[in-house]
Amino acid sequence: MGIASSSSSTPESRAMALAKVKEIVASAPVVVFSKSYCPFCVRVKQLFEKLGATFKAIEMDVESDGAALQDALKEWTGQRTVPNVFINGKHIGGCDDTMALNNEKKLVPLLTEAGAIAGSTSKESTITA
Ligand SMILES: N[C@@H](CCC(=O)N[C@@H](CS)C(=O)NCC(=O)O)C(=O)O
Repeated sequence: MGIASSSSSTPESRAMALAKVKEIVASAPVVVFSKSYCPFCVRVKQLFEKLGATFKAIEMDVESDGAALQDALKEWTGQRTVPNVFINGKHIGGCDDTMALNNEKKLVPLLTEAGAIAGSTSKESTITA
């Protein structure tokens, strides 16, 4: 006995999940690995919506391989909790990290550089000439 009951992962399946996670991260300027019921995830997604940023959300409680993706994220980033946010392929962290970046006025520049905000500064522009 002694075989873990919660998972039947193999080195191959873990490698596949890690490759999939990296593929997803590379497929969009902003990726939020999320769970649909998670209030921290809702906060992050609402922030991106408020900022007008496009993002891809992967709801890991809905995806059939969500548990494997979460394991792969833990292996890759050291972070097991959701949300797990990436901008331009770079690991940002969770809700607290994303909110902190926003409070430090560093989030919008990152999103703009990533191409996630169309028209970038036009909303706040005061240049008229
Ligand atoms: N301080 C974290 C809180 C995130 C958190 O606690 N998320 C919960 C879900 S609401 C979680 O990931 N729990 C473990 C799990 O769902 O596997 C953040 O800012 O992102």
